[in-house]
Amino acid sequence: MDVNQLNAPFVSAPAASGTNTSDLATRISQFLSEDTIDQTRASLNELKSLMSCYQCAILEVETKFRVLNERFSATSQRNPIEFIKTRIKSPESIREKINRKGLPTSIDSVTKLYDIAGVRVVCSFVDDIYLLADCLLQQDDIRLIEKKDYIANPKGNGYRSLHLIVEVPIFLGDEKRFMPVEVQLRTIAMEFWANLEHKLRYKKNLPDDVSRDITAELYECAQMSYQLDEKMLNVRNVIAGLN
Ligand code: 0O2
Repeated sequence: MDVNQLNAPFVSAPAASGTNTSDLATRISQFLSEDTIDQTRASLNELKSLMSCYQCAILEVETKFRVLNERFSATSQRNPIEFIKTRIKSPESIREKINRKGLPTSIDSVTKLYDIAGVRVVCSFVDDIYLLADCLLQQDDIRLIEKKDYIANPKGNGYRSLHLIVEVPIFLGDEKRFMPVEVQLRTIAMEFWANLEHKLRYKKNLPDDVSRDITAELYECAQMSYQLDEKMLNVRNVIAGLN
């Protein structure tokens, strides 16, 4: 179904100002017809059900990480995870991405995006990131779709994180369904940097020279953050060696 159908009568409203009252009346009666209402209700239910599936997938992946953290804590007195954040992509962000990819505005297009469900795992140390990613990917119900290592290969602006797109099964009564989830793993320092950079990205209308300076400054901060990550890892290894 075309998501535009949901608001088509309202989208057409400005054009209606040039049309006569009987056209408008016809449109309103079409909009209020049983068929349209049923169709709209069915589409909304379909969308709601799909979003609930993404939410279930988030719960599955989040639980897997919490279980891993618990096991590391019990067996090696180590808590690799500082905290976990989850999110369902906002409708605005979904619409922007569908448009950017040149896809039609439909529920089918939503299912072609792999980052509707997102789980962010913030770790204490860089090696915890790879440890947790390996542990997740070894699980036999997890399918790896894509891996992007922005730690080994940072983005030009300095962004670092390990991104995984995985598919996880969810069980819906009589049906088993694989749902995609985007997992981002990063350290506290990487999270700190990314949050600030994300905020600044939405500050529009900055003069060019200010924008250039901020970009350069942020890049430098990203390098410093990574040096801090490396130093902290060294300190932890020295302490571990003393035990
Ligand atoms: P949100 O609000 O998290 O959903 P595309 O998504 O099409 O742009 P791709 O290849 O899917 O491209 O994206 P990629 O590179 O794997 O990154 C997707 C997500 O990673 C982004 O989601 C951000 O959360 C994060 N990310 C990637 N690059 C940067 C960056 O330079 N700075 C910051 N702060 N975050 C970044 P969304 O969709 O942008 O936003």
